[in-house]
Amino acid sequence: TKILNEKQKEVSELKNSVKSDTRKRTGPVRSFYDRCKEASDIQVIAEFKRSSPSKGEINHGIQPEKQAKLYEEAGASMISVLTDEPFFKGTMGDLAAVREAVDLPILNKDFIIDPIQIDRAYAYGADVILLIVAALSDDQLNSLNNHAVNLGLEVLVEVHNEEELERAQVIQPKLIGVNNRNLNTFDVSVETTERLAKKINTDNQVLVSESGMKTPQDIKRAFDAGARAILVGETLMKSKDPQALIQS
Ligand code: IGP
Repeated sequence: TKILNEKQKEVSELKNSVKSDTRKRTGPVRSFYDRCKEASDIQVIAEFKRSSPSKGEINHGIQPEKQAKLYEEAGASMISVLTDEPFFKGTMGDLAAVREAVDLPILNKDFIIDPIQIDRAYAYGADVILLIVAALSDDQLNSLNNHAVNLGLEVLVEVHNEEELERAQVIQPKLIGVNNRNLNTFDVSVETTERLAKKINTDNQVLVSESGMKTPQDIKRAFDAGARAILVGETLMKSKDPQALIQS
């Protein structure tokens, strides 16, 4: 699709410029999986999201370090930083700013199709990367997952339907994300989490319910379905009081 074509270009440019980016990681990888296993309540992944193809501008001018601090004080367990530029107006600079501002685990949210993007995420201080099953072949999914795990990073594997879930389970991810948003129609429903959760052994795998969370009722539905974490972008980016939702 369009997004993956743009990503391919970005990866080619990255490979040509790699020698000029000498950024080195300082500090260890933080485990999000362990946090979820130790907690009894649902963990919130708060997303820094300036803009999206479905909603347009969400909160474009906002500073990543300020928003990250706000999320941390509100009780978020991890911060997701959208670093895709063409479609979501994010940058790796946003991730670097968030890393400077807080000590929480960071998810580098992007369309990863090449190991070079994983090396970059690692160098910038991310702790978790996203792999979207719909965007990858079985071989890519397997080799990108191995690449990340070998660096010590955790991998959130994202699915939207039964067929993708079956493909994801081949690599037995510790973190499995169910995206409630259909990326073709942009429809969102927590029902997707409820349906797919029945096919996931949530004792071993941490189920993350992604997208479209607006109210405490939405969160409760995800929790009752077996989700141990939720990923919230738009609602928290627009909220003046993120704590109200995170603590609910
Ligand atoms: C957040 P929302 O509806 O709370 O803003 O959604 C997150 O789930 C969404 O940004 C997302 C996403 C993705 C973005 C889920 N999977 C893959 C880009 C790529």
